[in-house]
Amino acid sequence: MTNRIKIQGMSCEHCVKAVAGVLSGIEGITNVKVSLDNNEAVFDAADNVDMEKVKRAVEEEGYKTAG
Ligand SMILES: [Cu+2]
Repeated sequence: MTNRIKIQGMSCEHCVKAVAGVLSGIEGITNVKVSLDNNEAVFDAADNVDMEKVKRAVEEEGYKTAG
């Protein structure tokens, strides 16, 4: 299913690539799109993907998540 998480702290394309890289590296996540303008990431996640782990992975990269 399609998921959308809000991400705070992205300031440039480097941040977008970093977040996209983290998300794309998680098994079961595909079609990652990260928007700097909207401060969010949209992606498809398999049923067994733990969204709390996904958020934690983004936060470990240095960004804040919500939603
Ligand atoms: Cu940046």
